[in-house]
Amino acid sequence: MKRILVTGAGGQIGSELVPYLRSIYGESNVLATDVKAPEGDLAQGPFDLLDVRDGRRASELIGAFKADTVIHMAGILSAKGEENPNFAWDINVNGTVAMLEAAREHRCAFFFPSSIAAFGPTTPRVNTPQDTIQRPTTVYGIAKASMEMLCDYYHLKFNLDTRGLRFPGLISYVTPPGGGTTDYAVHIYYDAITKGSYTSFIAKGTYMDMMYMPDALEAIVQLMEADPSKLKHRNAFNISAMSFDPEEIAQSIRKVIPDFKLEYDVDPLRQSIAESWPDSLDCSAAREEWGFAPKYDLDRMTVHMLEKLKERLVKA
Ligand code: AKB
Repeated sequence: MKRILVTGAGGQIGSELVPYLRSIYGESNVLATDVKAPEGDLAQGPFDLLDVRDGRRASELIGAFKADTVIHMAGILSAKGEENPNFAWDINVNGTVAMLEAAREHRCAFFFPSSIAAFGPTTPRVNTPQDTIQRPTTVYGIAKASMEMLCDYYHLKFNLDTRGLRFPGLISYVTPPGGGTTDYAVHIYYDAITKGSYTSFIAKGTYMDMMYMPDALEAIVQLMEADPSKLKHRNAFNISAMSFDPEEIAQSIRKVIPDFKLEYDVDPLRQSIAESWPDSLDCSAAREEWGFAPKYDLDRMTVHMLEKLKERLVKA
């Protein structure tokens, strides 16, 4: 049975990943860590405070827990990163280096969450290949591209079992994201339920890759369980389940809430970030090397999101 330490456990992915991992590997085998004290499900099992830049503490926690796997989710998202690039670099690069070193010391497998942000405006935009020009232009994306390469370096140089995914925008009804460019595709569902309308900060016609959280959680476990002899790539695999613009997600919502209205008040920062990212990724390497197969398309996700959010928001 794996013994897993998760960083950033209180974040958008971490807060769902920890209960998911505990349901597979057992509650006592998953140590959640975060800079903030735990809330909700996280408080149910093992938890420790950890600032990911503190490599010594990370190493102590890994050693004491006898972890064999580190899933490093802590990080600052794209739009927030542009507001304070030095801080974003510190957390996203120095924090990852500290966690990689701690993993190396204890010979842990290491998961790194990269992003569509690791690509840039000179990347082929449509059906973006697995291996291609990257040249990102946000501090978040530069950190992601650099850490993809550093994780590969730790594998080649130190034979550390590093693996990673390039996440698209992730949509979930549990913990809202904070400071990302793809966040509009989550907010739109909340406002559809509470107001019947949404004002998008991303312009009509702007396509980005997206995926529903249950598919993202499954992809992490599938990749970490994959037979290493089948992996030609490691850091990081393109994954996506859908690509849409604000009009298409609004159309999907209208199939459930016919009067839903979409308006625009475009945010120049987040729009320029979105325009520097691909429209749609080629995920064939993930499919071929470890069987990536997401279950949710846009309409299926919309029905599930709206049903779950309604239960939560209308009760509240
Ligand atoms: C963001 O928008 O910053 C993230 C991402 C695509 O990495 N959701």
